[in-house]
Amino acid sequence: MKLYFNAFSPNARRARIAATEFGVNVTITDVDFAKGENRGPGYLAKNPMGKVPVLEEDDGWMLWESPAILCYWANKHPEKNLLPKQPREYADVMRWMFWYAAHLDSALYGLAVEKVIKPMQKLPTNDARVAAYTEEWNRFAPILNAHLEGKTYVAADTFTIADLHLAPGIDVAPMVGLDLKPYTHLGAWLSRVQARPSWKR
Ligand SMILES: N[C@@H](CCC(=O)N[C@@H](CS)C(=O)NCC(=O)O)C(=O)O
Repeated sequence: MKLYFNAFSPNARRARIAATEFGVNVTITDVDFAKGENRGPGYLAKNPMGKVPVLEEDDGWMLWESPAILCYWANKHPEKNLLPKQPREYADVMRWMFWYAAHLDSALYGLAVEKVIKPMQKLPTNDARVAAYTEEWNRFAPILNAHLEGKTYVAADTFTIADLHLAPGIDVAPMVGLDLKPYTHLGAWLSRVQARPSWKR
């Protein structure tokens, strides 16, 4: 199976780290944004959004949206215990994955676009957008930090796909000028996830 990937993408890195956690053998296919490879008809047929990651199974079946890829592998590999079956624990994992997608992902992605990607493309940064995304971060990051006090992992008291979903996104925060130092519990959790062999690989 193939994973369409770009090393700059936290969403793609999430799927790649997850592949290691699940012991899934994926062939990494780099998608070069600078060459517009993600906007050509061949790639758009795989993912109409022109985004990475995309998982392509050997029979041609495609899956885009990195959290869906995590859920797919979790269901295919229940022996890895990365998605609890017990309804409340399962719901807790889903709660934090949806929460991140709704409240922090767009802020972090937006800041990366404004503060990293646009300057690379010699386009002007939109200061109003930076202020709005920063406000979102300032509102919601403290909630995750407080939640993590006294906890090892985000949900269900075990390492799950919720940790795999949140960590590669939050890892971007310092790169877009957000200081993690005040968020000590968040920082400690992130370091724990980053210490895993899958992350290092
Ligand atoms: N919600 C999607 C987001 C995917 C996404 O935004 N990927 C970005 C890289 S981080 C991308 O491919 N951007 C290329 C573009 O927008 O042209 C997921 O989790 O897979």
